[in-house]
Amino acid sequence: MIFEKIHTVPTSDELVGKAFRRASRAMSGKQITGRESAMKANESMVLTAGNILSDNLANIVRRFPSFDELPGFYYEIADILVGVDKLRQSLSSTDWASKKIHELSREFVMNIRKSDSSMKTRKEAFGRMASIMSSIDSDLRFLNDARNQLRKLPDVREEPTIVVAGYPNVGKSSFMALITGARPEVASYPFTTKGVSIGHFERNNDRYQVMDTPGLLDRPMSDRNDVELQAITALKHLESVVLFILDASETCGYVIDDQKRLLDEVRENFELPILVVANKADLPQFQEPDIVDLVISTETKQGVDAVVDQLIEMLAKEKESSPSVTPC
Ligand SMILES: Nc1nc2c(ncn2[C@@H]2O[C@H](COP(=O)(O)OP(=O)(O)OP(=O)(O)O)[C@@H](O)[C@H]2O)c(=O)[nH]1
Ligand SMILES: [Mg+2]
Repeated sequence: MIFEKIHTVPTSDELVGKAFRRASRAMSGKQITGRESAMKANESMVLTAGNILSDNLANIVRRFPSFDELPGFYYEIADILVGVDKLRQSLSSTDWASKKIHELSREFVMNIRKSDSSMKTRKEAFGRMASIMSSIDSDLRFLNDARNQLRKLPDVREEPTIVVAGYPNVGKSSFMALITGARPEVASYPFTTKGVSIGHFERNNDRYQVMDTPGLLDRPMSDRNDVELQAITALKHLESVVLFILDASETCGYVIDDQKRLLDEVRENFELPILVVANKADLPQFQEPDIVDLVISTETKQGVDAVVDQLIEMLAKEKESSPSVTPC
């Protein structure tokens, strides 16, 4: 996953402590006799501390993905979660500090050579480095916080995607299990406590992704706050179609009229093609509603292959009409 390689971001104090400790350790055991060797020792301390700080800061920036190249889905989710502008600002402050400290350590090495007291000049250099570090303290904390949130995002690939929707208990998980075989990966999705399940399957050597987003597409949209709505619309960046499952036996506990209302809302909020299927055809209570495209039973597998064929055809059409799906 794109955010997984971001390491923990240390605080300013931690980095300063590490850099200064290493700098002193490099000197311990070395005999300092006279002005020349004191100068060399202090020079080397400044260079060591400067390099450690500037390299560590540069690495922090390097390990964050470039937001301009981020797939649209992740860009939008990152924006809702932590704010891409704020991320950019903090990364650019960190980058600035890395360069500034590098410059400063070179300048101070020159100063040490000219100075009466190389120790005093070295201490001054350490003071300047520490103050640059403390000026980016809040940026580093913010980046670490962002990192912790972003790395928990589910692994959503840029594969043609089927988003499964419908009220609870209509058979979404059963359908997913049938077409993706193995149990799907369940990952947390920050906008819903129930997480998201993601499965994959192959047809004619093409890979497809199936997503069930419990808690997002299984209850009326009017119950949603803005963040949840955005989390839903972020899905539009994927090349995707929606499979809306109705339980036409009403054994799920929701009457068909309520289920239809949710379907209308999903239609209004998504600009994606929707395939409507009526599930649980094996049950005697089943009554086919007038608005369905296909009838299935995940219990007897009736109609399931036809649904998959239809979805794949819809995805192929999607691809034709929007060849590039990533721009945000
Ligand atoms: N008879 C019958 N039962 C079904 C069928 N499909 C699903 N069920 C049953 O309906 C119940 C709910 O199925 P799930 O697949 O868990 O439904 P879901 O939509 O994932 O439910 P949530 O995860 O709660 O949103 C289970 O007890 C299934 O065994 C079907 O075609 N026929
Ligand atoms: Mg389920």
